[in-house]
Amino acid sequence: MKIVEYELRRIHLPLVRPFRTSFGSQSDREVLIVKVTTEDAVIGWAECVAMSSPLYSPEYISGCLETMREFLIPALNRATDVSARTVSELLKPYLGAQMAKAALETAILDAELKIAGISLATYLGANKSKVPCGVSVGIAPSIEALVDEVTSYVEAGYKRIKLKIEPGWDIEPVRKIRALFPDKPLQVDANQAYSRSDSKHLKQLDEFNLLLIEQPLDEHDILGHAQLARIMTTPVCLDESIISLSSAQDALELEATSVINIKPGRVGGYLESVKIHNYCLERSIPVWCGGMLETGIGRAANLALAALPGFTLPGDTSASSRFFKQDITTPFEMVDGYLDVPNGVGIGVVPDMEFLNSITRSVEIISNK
Ligand code: OSB
Ligand code: MG
Repeated sequence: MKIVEYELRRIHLPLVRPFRTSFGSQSDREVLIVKVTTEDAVIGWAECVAMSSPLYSPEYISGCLETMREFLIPALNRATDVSARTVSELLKPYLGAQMAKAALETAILDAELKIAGISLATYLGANKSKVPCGVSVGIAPSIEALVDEVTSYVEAGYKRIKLKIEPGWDIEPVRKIRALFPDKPLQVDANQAYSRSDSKHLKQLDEFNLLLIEQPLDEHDILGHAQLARIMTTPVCLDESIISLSSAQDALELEATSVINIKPGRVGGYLESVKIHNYCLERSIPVWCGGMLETGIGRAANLALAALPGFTLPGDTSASSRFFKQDITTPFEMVDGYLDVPNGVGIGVVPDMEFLNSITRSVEIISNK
């Protein structure tokens, strides 16, 4: 396949409510949308999940734009034939940049699957037509505000609640939510906010019957996570530390994690995600699909992945309305706590161009003619 044009579009969407984590607070979401056009004028779409600043991951939107423009797209343009299966190999000389690489691979895959006439879910190996939804709840201004927010999600039907925690916002909010919802699947996410010396403190979370604690320590501190996992009964789940199949294999072997959050952007794409899924499925390691406040473009593709058999825990695959008043695609609406897996060709959704254009901040076209 030949790609004749890459379009890199920066958009800006307000969030329905501020989202605060241990690394910062945001009230809007800037997103980099990638569009590819093939020689036969077939279009592929993808979303790059990097955020505006390098707070969650070293990648950020302006950096991704630069990396794509200066290195990744020229490397793809030098190849005579490009297919999604060859993208990661072609881009391998350029280190890191998983989120940028994932977006390019996914846009190419979307176009390819449209030509082949199959859905991403079918292509990846999905065995479900709908997936249970979890929701990630930010650090709130007060326990009362947290109770109100969590109650609204429980009433909306979310099957699993994830509370963001940080030092000073952990044991008490979790105790309160657990007391109010004694049977609700509940987990916490620290986004690296603790250090090894906090292990006794974190162990207090064991009394709340949590599904897991996500990324309590620094992304590079695999040994620290292994030590913490030995003293806590709550399963440790790595997010930021897992950037590839091999990093997942290492962390599992070292017993630094016993559950894996698979975020396609963080690991370099959906094809690498399937490899991690397959490896974990063979070993009965549960996995779940993470989220990055995606628009409908990224959300659609995440739902396809979350429909694979090894995704046995609800993911951060929430309805569009969790983050946005208006989505750039037909919104994903939750029914009885589930979202339908798109079954159209490719990722199964396309943006509403009028709305997309209205929220576009910049567009860059890189052609290959
Ligand atoms: O750590 O899972 C995370 C959002 C941005 C960056 C990191 C994370 C998150 C979330 C939100 O928790 C997940 C979602 O999109 O619902
Ligand atoms: Mg996380």
